[in-house]
Amino acid sequence: MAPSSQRHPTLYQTYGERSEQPNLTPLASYLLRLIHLKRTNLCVSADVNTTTELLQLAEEVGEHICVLKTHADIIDDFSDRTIRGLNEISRRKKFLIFEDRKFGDIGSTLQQQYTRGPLAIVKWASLVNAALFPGPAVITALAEAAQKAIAAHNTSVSTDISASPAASLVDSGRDDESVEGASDDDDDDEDDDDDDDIDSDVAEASDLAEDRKGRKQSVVSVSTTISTKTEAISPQPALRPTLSRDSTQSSDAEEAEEVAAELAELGPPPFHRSLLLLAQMSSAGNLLTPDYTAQCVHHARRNRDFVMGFIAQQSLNKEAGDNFITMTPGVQLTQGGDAHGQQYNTPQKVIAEGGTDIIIVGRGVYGAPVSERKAAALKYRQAGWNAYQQRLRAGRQRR
Ligand code: 6AU
Repeated sequence: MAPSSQRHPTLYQTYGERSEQPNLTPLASYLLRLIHLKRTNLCVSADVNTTTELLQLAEEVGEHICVLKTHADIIDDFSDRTIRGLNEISRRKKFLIFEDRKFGDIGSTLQQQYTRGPLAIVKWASLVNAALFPGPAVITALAEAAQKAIAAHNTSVSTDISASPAASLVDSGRDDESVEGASDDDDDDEDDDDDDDIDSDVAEASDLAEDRKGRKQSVVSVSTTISTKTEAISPQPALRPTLSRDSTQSSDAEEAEEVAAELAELGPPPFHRSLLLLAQMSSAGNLLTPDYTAQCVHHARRNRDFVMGFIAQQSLNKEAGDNFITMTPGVQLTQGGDAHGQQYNTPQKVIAEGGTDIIIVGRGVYGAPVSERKAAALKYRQAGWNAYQQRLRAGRQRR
């Protein structure tokens, strides 16, 4: 079902234009800029079962994606090593991490599911999703927990920055434990041997930044620690680099260099957290009615500082001021389905016709033979981007 252009404020706007509009969370603005600069609207769904497979997949497809989606609870050996590995690759290859937790419980329980336990999702996933069926407290409870985690993170940053070099290496980070559930306290029993598997300098730097206990004090210089965390504390990154480049033009070597420089300038994502509401599902016979979807939009508008957008099959931006990001699962290069109710649409159908923003592809990429996974990601990247460009062209023809 194609959304009507009259009632769709973002349908014919570029990601770059949208990134500069108000009514966006810092993270939404960052993500739109990232998509615009990296020229990819592909999210790979990494539904694999071990840390090694997850990190290998992230490494292989990282350059082609804007978001990597995880299901942490299906990873047999999920641990701090998983988190540090993911963080390192996401910083280096530039993509956001989205934990597909599909929260759906009373507020007090889901605050704990978000911040505690072996997954402690709030610490490492920029994006999570939730169903609205328990009621709007789902949004406010998650937002409150996210806010505490951000405050704890920023407190620890301030502590690190203001401490003397020696103190920041030895004592940093013990002041943030007042924030229940959001501190790194529960890292205490993590196995230091895990660290041996991450060998790049960047990984060492981000390990140190995360590691408030100073276990690796001697490896990275103090200035590296401070600059890493200073970037992360920024609540609203400046709108840089400028978005002058016309994303609809084809790439050449010069442009590739320019893109690399702009991406480097974009820096790491701000330490913020956002929510995607599960507004529509791809599975056959699902019970998410149009009324339920409309409620998701209603409550998203009331919580624009935390709700980045939706998981849905079509764009739900209908009123002036709507600039929600829609991510669409159930995507393959041909229409079809699986044996368990999954239904697939093409990138053309969901991006060009449905007006959505990001395609989520799981088995279409990780189901390919290992040697072909990178090429599969590239294929989906191109299909998603072509569909977006087709939509922009249709918009130009209407003018
Ligand atoms: O491409 P697939 O079918 O291998 O994987 C699709 C991924 C899976 C699902 O858990 C998820 O997308 N998903 C979701 C999400 C992202 O919330 C909603 C939905 O309606 N359908 C769906 O498949 O990881």
